[in-house]
Amino acid sequence: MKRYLRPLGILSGSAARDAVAAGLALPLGPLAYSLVEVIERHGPGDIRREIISLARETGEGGARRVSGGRVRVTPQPPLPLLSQTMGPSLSSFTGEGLTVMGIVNATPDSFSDGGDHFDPAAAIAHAEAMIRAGAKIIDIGGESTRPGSDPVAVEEEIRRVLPVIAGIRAMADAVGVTISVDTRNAATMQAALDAGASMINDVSGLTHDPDAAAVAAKTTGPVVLMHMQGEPRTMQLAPAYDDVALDVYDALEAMIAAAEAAGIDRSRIVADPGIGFGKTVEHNLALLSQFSLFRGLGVPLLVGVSRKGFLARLSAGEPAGQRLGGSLAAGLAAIGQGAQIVRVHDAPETLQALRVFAAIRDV
Ligand code: 9MG
Repeated sequence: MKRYLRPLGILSGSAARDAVAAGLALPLGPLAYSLVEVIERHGPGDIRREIISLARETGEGGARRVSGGRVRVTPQPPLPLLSQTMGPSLSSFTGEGLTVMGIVNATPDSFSDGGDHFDPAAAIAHAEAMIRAGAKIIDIGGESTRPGSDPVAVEEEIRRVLPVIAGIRAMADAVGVTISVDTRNAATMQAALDAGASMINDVSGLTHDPDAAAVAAKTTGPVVLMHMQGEPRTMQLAPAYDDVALDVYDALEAMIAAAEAAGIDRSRIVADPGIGFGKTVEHNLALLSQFSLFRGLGVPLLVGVSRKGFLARLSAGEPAGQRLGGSLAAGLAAIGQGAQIVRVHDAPETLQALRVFAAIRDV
């Protein structure tokens, strides 16, 4: 039997502070939770759930019952890790660790921007605009991982990303922005790190290339481990889970353990449930609506929903460039449950949304 905890009854601002002070809730980063769903998985299809009120259980301490022997309390994710490894700039614009990662697809075939940034000059200009808008991480990729896409030769991937890294490095260094390389390939990671990247975003969670973990272990920056079921070319054909949230949780937990065993300190690891990667619309909704579960992993959480196809399927079938509303709604839903980094195409609009959201949340 395996036990999971899902924080519920999430509070914010003064309500969160007062409820924690009164012993009615437990902290969850800048938020607090007053209920917890205790989930016990006894076997395939045998999942038992109980919701515990921390208020009722406390007095003589629901918090203690939850944190004491019986179930492990959802730990506070070590947010300061980002500032330790990447400088104080990443403590971010809101002061609560909300960070925007701006996407640069140096590819001819990306689903989301149709190759607009394949030309290095266009990619660099786009990255610079996102930095000016306040993005604290720029994520540069040279291989499309959209559903149905074929892998790209590593040499070609390197050829695509290096000029963009070189082109934004001076500006990024000057303003304390982190350059991330979006790749599954060890050689691309190494080339990008040599060129000035200091963060790795691997959609395969370091499982695609047997040399990737060793490359990541030699660095000091953050490493994003994302969950994907299958491979980009086939992952959307028939995704299947016993319970998607628990299965993704287990897979991320195993990836974190493998990364640590390979020498990557836990304080450098960021986890991401991989919205849209081997998931149906229903799977994506389940992951987003249960996002607080992933706080139990004890590492910062990244969410990527920007312009993804499921948004259009929930709306009116809009093309990728017309999915900003859905992207903001889905991103904020995850942030409201404890995500700290949001990977986006539309950095200025997302920053505006996050600033307003955080200001209301923190009153
Ligand atoms: C490269 N890439 C595309 N979508 C992504 C997502 O949701 N998360 C991460 N980490 N990378 C992604």
